[in-house]
Amino acid sequence: MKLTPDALARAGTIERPAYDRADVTPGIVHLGLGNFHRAHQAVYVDECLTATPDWGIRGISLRRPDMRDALAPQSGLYTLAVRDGAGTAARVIGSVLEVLVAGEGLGPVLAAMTDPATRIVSLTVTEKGYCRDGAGDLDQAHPAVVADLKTPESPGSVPGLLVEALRLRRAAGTAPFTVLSCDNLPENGAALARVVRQFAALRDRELAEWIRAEVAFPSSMVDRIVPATTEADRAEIAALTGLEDAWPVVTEPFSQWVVEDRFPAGRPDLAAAGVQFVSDVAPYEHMKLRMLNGAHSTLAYLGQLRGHETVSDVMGDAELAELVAGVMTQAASTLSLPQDELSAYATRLQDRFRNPALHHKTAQIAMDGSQKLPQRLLAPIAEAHAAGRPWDALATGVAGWLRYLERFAPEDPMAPELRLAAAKGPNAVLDLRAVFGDLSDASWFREGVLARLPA
Ligand code: CS2
Repeated sequence: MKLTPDALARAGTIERPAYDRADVTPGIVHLGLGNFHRAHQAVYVDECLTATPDWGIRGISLRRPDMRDALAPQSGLYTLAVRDGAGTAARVIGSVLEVLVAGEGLGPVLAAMTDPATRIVSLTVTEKGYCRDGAGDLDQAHPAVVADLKTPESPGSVPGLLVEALRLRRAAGTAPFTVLSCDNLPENGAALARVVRQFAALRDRELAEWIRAEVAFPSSMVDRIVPATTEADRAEIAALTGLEDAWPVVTEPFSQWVVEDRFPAGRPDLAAAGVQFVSDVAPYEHMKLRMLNGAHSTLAYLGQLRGHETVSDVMGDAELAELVAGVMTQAASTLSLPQDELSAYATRLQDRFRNPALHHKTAQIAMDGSQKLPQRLLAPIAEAHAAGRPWDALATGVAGWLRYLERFAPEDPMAPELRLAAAKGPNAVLDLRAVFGDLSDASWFREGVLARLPA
């Protein structure tokens, strides 16, 4: 039987929304409705809907229609399968009310974003969605930005879309929404505010001023490991629940969301669902990006080179498991949180990476290296070096990427440049200032990385 509201009502014991979905109205628009959002923010929101049903989610897929096509026949319902060595626990999530596809027409998307009921626009659009240059400014040469500046009322880029929605709200006298970044970038709220304000200033100075004065961009640290869904997952979950879900999502038991509490237009009571509200998210973002994601990228490249398909396979390779621990220790040495807290965090991370049931593919993490390495490995290398602390494990991750680029065709927005450079050799890749910034000129860095190139 296919997963639908009727089928769920007749199904056995599967855990499901505790609220009546008929009472739920939209309050959040989410840009980039992928698996990560569905296993993370949408689950926290699901837990708030009993107390406050006016925070349902309208999801936007920027380009591809496949998520909408999967979820529309299910009225937005989907199965969350939480897996570890002990087994799989399935639960049906009801917080996503509908999915719109921006690439098929902006009318409904802008209508949702300008609806006064929409008080939060959250995002998981990945690093490349921010259209930043190497210095963190709006990349004015980015093709999507160039196109949006020509036709700003039909935007295709994320900054362009946010600015157009905010412009329309201002013109209609509607208060702005809060913009909540949930991507893996340090100070992600400030990073997004910067490109949005810069884009707005290129359109209209007054609009840019209004955005600066009125729109909040809280930062948030998001953490949950969410592999891509496979056919085997679909079959296992259908067997477990008795309901065929076109696109279930598989994840680990662990979940963390640390959010800066700046929501002038209001927010659901996410603290009751386990979200940590703090005044400064930066220390948590740095911890997570450098220790978890830095180790992830390292193990992805070295793992790919050794033919390890999944993260848990890499953790079964003693030499690489030791390298992963070393990356965490060296990353921790650059962080401001108490070292005992950080070493407990590292132990827990290594347990998560060993989860045998998750099948998290190294190839998935290896994507978009040019967008990920700066905050995950390069920033901690620069800081560790400046402080006279060891950074060789971190450099091994960078060296792994260089070797990976020689042997694999990368999925990366910079793929053409990377392929050209890699064909000339690792030094040519290290010359790419868009990735390495000033480190391109640092001989200590170049020598340190080249000395660690894997065979
Ligand atoms: C991973 C992340 O694919 C990647 O780059 O490092 O998606 C990672 O699984 C999440 O950030 C965990 O919270």
